Amino acid sequence: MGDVFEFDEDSLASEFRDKVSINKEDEDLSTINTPDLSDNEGEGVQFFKKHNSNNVVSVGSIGKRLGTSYKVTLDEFYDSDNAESRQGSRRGLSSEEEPNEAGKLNEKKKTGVQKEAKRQKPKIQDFKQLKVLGKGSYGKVLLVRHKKTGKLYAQKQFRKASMIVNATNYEQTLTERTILKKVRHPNIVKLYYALQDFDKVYLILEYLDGGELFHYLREERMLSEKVACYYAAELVLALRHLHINVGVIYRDLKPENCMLNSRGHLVLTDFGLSKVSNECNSMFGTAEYMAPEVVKGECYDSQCDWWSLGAVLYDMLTGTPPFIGNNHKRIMDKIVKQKVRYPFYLSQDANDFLRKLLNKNPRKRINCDKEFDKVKKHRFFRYIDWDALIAQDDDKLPPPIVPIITNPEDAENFDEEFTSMPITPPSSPIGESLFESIEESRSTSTSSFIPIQRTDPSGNNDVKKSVYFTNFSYTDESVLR
Ligand code: ISQ
Repeated sequence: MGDVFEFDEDSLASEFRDKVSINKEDEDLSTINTPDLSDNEGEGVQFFKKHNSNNVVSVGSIGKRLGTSYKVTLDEFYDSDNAESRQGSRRGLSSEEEPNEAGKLNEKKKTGVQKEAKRQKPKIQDFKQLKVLGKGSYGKVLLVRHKKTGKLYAQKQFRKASMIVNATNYEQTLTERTILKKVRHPNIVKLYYALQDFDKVYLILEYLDGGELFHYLREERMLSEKVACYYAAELVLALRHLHINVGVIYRDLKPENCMLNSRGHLVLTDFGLSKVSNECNSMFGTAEYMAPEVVKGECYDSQCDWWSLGAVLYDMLTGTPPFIGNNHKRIMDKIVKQKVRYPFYLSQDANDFLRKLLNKNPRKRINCDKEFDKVKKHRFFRYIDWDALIAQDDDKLPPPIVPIITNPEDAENFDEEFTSMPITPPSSPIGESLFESIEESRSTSTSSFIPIQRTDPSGNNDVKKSVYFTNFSYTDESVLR
């Protein structure tokens, strides 16, 4: 890395106090402009770095940011605990770590507004919808801002109607909520709230403003071994955590589910297809990255995730997954029957590690849970300082791609096809009397959803039918503290 321009946000804030402007919409958030860093280019400065704050400012190459000044959000309402700090630049803590002294100090600084926001039961109307980030068969993912705290989240929403017609969707939503409630790991997306209104259920998730790893991969076509081994190593950590500490098989590993946070760390999202136990049924995900035993519908275990890691790593290193075809059937046939071809340009180390992962026999495939020491010592990972990776020590081991984030609200690392879509407002909250009658039904119901009726909020007398999912709502402890 060339010369680094480092700045401390606190001193920067005082230096540029005269430039402070108030954001009109959220008067409780102040913004300042950092100096135009392109001025420093002539002096040989190629990178910049920010210290000592939780605010979202990208860190990276100045060369790519010529002529841009950076908006720094000074929102003192941001929490300092483990998961929340990942929205900003503070180092992510491992699941075992306690908040440090700085965290405790910030805790004391919480304002009355913040405490008040936390006392109240969250509602979907507490979040302002800003942009569409993506769309799937389940519904949409939106960028939302908590109106009181100014925090940004990704809101994944599912239509109840489609969940009732399609029981699998319903099961997947509950699976995702149940699993994410249990997980605390810097490389796995954090669930803050699970909410519902009349016609939708919502997961309020950590906002990963770097976008999909897939986006960078397709832009570059393929990644160097040094870059790819960093993401493979972070995936090993995330999958091991799921297998060993949570007892979950991820099952749907693919580049689209690997996102980058603002610091460039890989974060796994989308737990709709994950499973808590060993499975013997077939599964419908993206065929390309699926293990042969899953494709065949045989009993499978967490070894299937190590095959998928091999397929994703193969994609990163060569530009395509190991087996491609015009349709699912062809791809699945190849996964089961065809030998993997390893291009000549792969290094001996990459070739060897891929072969260990892409073994069609799950019992002969490397087990990165049990053989972690062997994995860590494999020459493919020679660039990885595992202690620094686990501690997310970016000074010792900087992430290879640092996303460009001019303003996190712009969602500039997401496909314009989505971000330019119009936003449809959430439906109005259910009334108090309706809520009480639901609560009464809830106490007597043995079903996981209760049918409810409501007059059309537009004023006509039609009665709308919907459901209330019992035990769906959830607020993470980190936002209650
Ligand atoms: C977090 N941030 C952006 C997009 C997302 C999509 C799905 C799940 C989590 C996300």
